[in-house]
Amino acid sequence: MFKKVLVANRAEIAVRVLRACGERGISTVAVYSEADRSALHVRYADEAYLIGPAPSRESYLRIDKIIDVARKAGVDAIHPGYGFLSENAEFAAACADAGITFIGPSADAIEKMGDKITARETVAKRNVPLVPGSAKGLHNEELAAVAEQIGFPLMIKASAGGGGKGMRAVYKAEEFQSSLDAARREAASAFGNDEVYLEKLITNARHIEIQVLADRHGNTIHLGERECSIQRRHQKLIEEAPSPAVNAELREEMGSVAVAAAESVNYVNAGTIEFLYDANEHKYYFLEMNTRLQVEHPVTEMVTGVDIVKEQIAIADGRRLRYRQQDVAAKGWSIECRITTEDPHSNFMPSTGTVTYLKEPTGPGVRVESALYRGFESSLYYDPMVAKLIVLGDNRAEAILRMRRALSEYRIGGIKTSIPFHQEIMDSTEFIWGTFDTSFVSRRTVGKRTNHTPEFARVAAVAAALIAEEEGRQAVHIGGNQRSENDSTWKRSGRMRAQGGLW
Ligand code: MV4
Repeated sequence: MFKKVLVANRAEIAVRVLRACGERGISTVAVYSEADRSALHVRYADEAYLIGPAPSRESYLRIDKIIDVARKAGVDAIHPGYGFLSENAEFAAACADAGITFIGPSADAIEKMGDKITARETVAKRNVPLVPGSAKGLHNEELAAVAEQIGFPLMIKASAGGGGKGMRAVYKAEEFQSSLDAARREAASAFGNDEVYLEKLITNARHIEIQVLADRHGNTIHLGERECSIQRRHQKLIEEAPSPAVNAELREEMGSVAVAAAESVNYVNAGTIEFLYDANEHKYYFLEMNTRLQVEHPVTEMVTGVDIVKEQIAIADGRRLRYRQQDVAAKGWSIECRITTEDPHSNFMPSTGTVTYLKEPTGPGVRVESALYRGFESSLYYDPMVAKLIVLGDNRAEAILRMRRALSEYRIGGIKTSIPFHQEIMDSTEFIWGTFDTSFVSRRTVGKRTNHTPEFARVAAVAAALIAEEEGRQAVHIGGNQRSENDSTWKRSGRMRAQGGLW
C-alpha cells in the first residue's frame, strides 16, 4: 500500500481525502497557496508545502510545482480531488512520467471522455442511449443540415466544455447560424478549441447521475443514482440519493448502461455517468462522464456504506474491488446541501469577510464536510462552496426533517451563506413532493414565496414523516411521480410514504 500521498487540492475535499488517507495509515502531504496558509487542509496534513500566490493558475493549477513537491516529499501517489487538475490528462500523464500513481483514471480515459463528441461516439458503441445529435468533425454547412433533421429547439454545446459550460439553446432556425458563430467564438476563447456539436433540447428533465467504480482487473460496478436537478446556473445546490423519480427497475437499467459507458473507455477508478431523465416519456439519455470524484459523492456513501475515496486509493494501488454488484445495497435516504458564501437574498451575490462565529451541526445522521473555522476568510479567488451538510434518514421524509433540523443548528457568523435558501427549499411543497426538475431553482425567488407559508410546509413534512412511520418502511419505490393538478398537498404527502428501504 502507498506510504505517502499528496493531495493536490484545497478546502473541504482536501480534508476529505486526507481523512481517508489517515484511516488507511498513509502519511499525507498538502500543498497550499499564499491565501491558504492557515487553511484546514494545511493543518490536517502531516506535511504542507507552499506552491504559489492565491490565483489558482499560479498555485493549484501548476503541474510543475506540484510534481516538484511530490518528488521532494517522496510521495507514492497524488489524489487530485475535484476541479483544478482532476480531469487534466496532461497532469495524469505527468504523474506517470514522474513514477507517481495518479489516483484517478488513465490519461487516455480522461481525454476520451473530456472530448464530449468522442465520448458520445465511444459510449454509443456499447448501446448507451444518446440525445439525438451530431457527429464529430462536421463543418458549419453540415451542422446546419443536422440541425434541420433534429429540429428546434436544440442545444449547441462545446465539445471541450462540460458541466453546462459553453452551452446555448437555439429555439428557431433563423437564429441557428448566428448562434453557431457565437458558440464557436465562446468555445475558442474558453477552451482553446472551437469544436461544437448539436443535441435536441430535452426540456423538463431531471439530472440524474450514476456513480461507478472500476478496478484494474476488469471489474466495474455501479453504486446507484444521485438526483442532481436542484441547480442554479449549472451549479448544483442540493443532491440526494436515491432519486424520487427512479424505481428499482430503472435503477438497474441505468446502472448497467453506466457500467457499459465506463467500460467503453476501459475506465479505472471512481467515475460518474450523467443522464437526463424525462419522467413523462420514461426515457433517459447519456450526457457526459465525469472522470473524477464528485462534490456530491457523500450521498452515495451514506446510503451504500461504501467509502468511495478509500476505494479510489485501493483501486489506484492495484487492488480488486471489495464489492461485487450483488453486494451493493442502499439503505435509507441521503440529502446534501452545498453551503456557499453567497447571499441568496441578493441574487446569490458572493459574500466576502471573516467567519467570526462557527457552530456546525452534529447529532444522529448528520455529516459535515467543511473547510470552515473561526477566522476563515471568504475570498473571491476560489469557489464559493465552503462546506457540505449531508444527512441520512430512514426514508426521504426523515432525511428532509433531519436536514431542516441540522440547518437550524448551523451558525456561521460574519459572512452570508446559502443556508436560508436551503431552509426555504426544505420547506417547499414541490421539494417535499419530489416532483421538481432542473427548472426548479430558476422558477423560484428566495424570500418571495406566495404559494404557502413555511408553517404549512413544516406541517406537511411532519405529516409525511408520521405517515411513513405508521405505514411501515417497505421497499416501496414510487416511479414517475406525475402529479395531477387537483391533488391536494395532504394526499400527496400521504403518498410520499416510505420512499426508502433496500434495493
Ligand atoms: C442538456 C439539457 C437539455 N438538453 N442537453 C447541463 C449540464 C451539462 N452536463 C449538460 N446540461 C444539460 N444538457 C440537452 N440536449 C439540459 C441540461 C441541464 C440544464 C439545462 C438548463 C438549466 C439547468 C440544467 C440542469 C441540468 C442539466
